[in-house]
Amino acid sequence: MKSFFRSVALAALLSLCSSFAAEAVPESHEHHDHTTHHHRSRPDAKAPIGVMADHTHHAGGWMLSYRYMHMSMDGINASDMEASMAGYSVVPTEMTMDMHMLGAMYAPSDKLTLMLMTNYVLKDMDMRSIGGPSSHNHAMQQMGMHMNHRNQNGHMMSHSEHMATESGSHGSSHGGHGNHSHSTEGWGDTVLSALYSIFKGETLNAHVSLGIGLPTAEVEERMHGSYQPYGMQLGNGVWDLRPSITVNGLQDRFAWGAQASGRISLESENDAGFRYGDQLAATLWASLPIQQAFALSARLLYQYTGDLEGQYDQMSHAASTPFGTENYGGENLIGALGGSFTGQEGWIEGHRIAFEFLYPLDQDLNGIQMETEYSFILGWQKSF
Ligand SMILES: [Cu+2]
Repeated sequence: MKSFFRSVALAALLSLCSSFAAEAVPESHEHHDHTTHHHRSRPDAKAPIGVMADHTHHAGGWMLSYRYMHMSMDGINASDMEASMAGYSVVPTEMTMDMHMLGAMYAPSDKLTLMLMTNYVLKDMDMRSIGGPSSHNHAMQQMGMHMNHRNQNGHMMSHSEHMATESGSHGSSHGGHGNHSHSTEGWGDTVLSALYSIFKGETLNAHVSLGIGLPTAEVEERMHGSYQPYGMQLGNGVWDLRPSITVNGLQDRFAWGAQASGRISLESENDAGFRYGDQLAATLWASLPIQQAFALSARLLYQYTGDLEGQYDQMSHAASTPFGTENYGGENLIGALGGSFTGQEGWIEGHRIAFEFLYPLDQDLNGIQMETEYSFILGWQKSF
């Protein structure tokens, strides 16, 4: 029911946008001018900032970009009872992921644009004991492995203090014992792509892209000698292929676009013994210039992630859900609203500042997982 209302709200937003599009918007002459990027000045010419590999450049064109993404997850898709019945005694309560994405594009010809993207990622996850059938042993194990953890109050506790707390309240509720946090940070996987224009017209263009993912991310992040949960690793850590096809439409009063993309692993496991599931995504957007330099956008995104394959090659804490390989993958339907400012002249010419706020409309996740609360992306791009 909740997701039904979300869908209705998004449909209303999209139709609002399209009706705005029918209203008078300053006639854009910019895209007939003499610049090499003849669509550059239209504030709606580029896709919402959350879409990657959305455009190509003209021969000799360069672009640098920086995006900051924040994702917040809150709660899980199961009750404590369900998690306990599934054999778990610790569940995540909150997780945040922050990502700094750096990108560069260069077009050796009108047909071909090359793109390099890399990212630096920071992840934080809080866990809570739910007191399952064997929670005592697991909680003890968890404490033993996780010395110097923050306790509920955020204070650092030494191993011996943990043990004292544990034995001091032995026999009472295990509520607080498993509470602890995980955090990781570092460089993620790197993607090198070639974008090839297959059609370039006044109002419509299309391109395909093929990226190669390089396993530059650390996938053996540990805490006190033991692997972090799968979801806390910094990337996939395998060579993969990232194909996509994008269509961009530029009408007099608005722009639209659609993209289908995938991530297909070329290896069955990374250095730690697993890999995340392959991904397929489809997205559709409309973008509306509301004045010379500013545009608003609405977007729908569907993402499918397959099952996590393999498993850690060393013992890990199976007592908490993020260590269960069955608790990864699933489907997401996301709605997004964004804004984009494109500098028209003077020193800001060629600069674009954009944001996008993404809200989950429906989540169908495998096993027991955290649900996404929201995410947002802030970005800067500069074309030369
Ligand atoms: Cu670009």
